Amino acid sequence: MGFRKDFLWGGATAANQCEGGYDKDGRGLANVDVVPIGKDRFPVISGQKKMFEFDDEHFYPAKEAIDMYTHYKEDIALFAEMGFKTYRLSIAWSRIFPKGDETEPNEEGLKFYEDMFKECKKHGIEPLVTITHFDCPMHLVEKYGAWRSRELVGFYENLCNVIFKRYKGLVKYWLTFNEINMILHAPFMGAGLYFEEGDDVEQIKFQAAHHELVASAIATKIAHEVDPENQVGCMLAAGAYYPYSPKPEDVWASRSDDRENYFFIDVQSRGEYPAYALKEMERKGIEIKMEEGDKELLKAHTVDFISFSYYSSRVSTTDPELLEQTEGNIFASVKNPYLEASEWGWQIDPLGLRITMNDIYDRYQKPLFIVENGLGAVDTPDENGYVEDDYRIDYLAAHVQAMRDAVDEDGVDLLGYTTWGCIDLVSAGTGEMKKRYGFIYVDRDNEGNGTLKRSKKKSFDWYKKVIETNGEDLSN
Ligand code: P53
Repeated sequence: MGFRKDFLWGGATAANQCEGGYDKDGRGLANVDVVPIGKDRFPVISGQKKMFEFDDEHFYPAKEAIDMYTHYKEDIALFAEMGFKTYRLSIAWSRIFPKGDETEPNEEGLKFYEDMFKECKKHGIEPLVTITHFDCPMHLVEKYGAWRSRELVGFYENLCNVIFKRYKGLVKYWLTFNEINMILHAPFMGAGLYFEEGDDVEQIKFQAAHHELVASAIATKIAHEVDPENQVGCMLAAGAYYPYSPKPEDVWASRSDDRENYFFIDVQSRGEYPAYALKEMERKGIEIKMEEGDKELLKAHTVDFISFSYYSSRVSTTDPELLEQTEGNIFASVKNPYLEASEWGWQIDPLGLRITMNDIYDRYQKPLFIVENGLGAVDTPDENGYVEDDYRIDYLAAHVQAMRDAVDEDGVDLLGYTTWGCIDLVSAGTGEMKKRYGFIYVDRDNEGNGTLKRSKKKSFDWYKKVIETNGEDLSN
């Protein structure tokens, strides 16, 4: 048994976390560029603090990132050496439409991704493309309030029309919005939403979510029209919620927390707003303004597969004392006393991946694609840049094993697996370089010092062997 023969092994990155070149070849400024590292990061990514321009007091890690913009050939060659079958990357919207609302695209931006996809193909690597990985042109943020405006649907539609036509035959796998549920947790980073005093935050978030959901359905429609070979997926920041105790109230809390995230996928995969969400919105006084035809669009153009990121399971409780100790991370969760945690407090739970896969597969009955998983850790390289990252190998081996159990023992249909940050890149949550996920070490620190030199870690050869044996040999 084991994984399917055509299983898509690979790695994943996002434009803003690795490309750099933020102002090269006509690229416009995006929300993800103006997010600094440091204590202002959380207020900015959550839409509470307005920092729409660069200033001298802050460091902005996305401006140069790991400069994949100029190193991409070298980087893709390294991915190929590991035997990648697929490489998940994202398009920076503002390279193609620098302001977002133009009618004509920027040829240099289009050409850049065309070259990148061709480079992948040259090595037999299938690109898996995220259309938006948290990014939104700043012009759309400032002029329209980003996704709070219905007009964004049209601009996104233009982007989709252009890229599906241009990359026909080069790209077949598409994801519409990275971690679409991030709009609730980090609305500026996730969707360019910034809140003024007196704004009805919940109303704005859910209206913006509706716009993204409609845009996602339109993208799916166009993708299928342009090329019936195209496969379109939704993308969820997943991780099952466990009840802290068997107390029915805790169980109910975990259900509600799960639903808050599944809501998006329920719409994208089943094609309609679920009853529980309609009731919840009614209770909260949220009224979604729909245009004529929205419901039909959502129903007619559901996704082909379900993709998700998985780092950890989560825990729900109604106990006020436990709630008080809950860390204000992007995804708030109570500590699970049965699990170890990473240096950043992310709890490690391989079985949780199998549980999450089963939950999602039971719910949607469509093929799954794990497009992010991995361990963010501090690496200490020797003088040659070599890192003995056994901790990363252990984490990944345990998760691949859990994934294999879901396939072999439970019959889950899994298309592929791309580990997050296959080459070290900037952390989305913290802006650090120090939080590394890669098989490939990049010489750069939190302050932007370093040669940008790439070197292989121990996990590089390990992953190569895993791919070679189609996930049979996970030994270190
Ligand atoms: P970093 C939080 C929780 C779950 C997923 O995250 C998240 C985040 C954001 O921090 O985002 C995804 O870099 C996201 C990637 C991100 C990755 O997880 O904070 O799709 O862009 O880098 C890991 O360690």
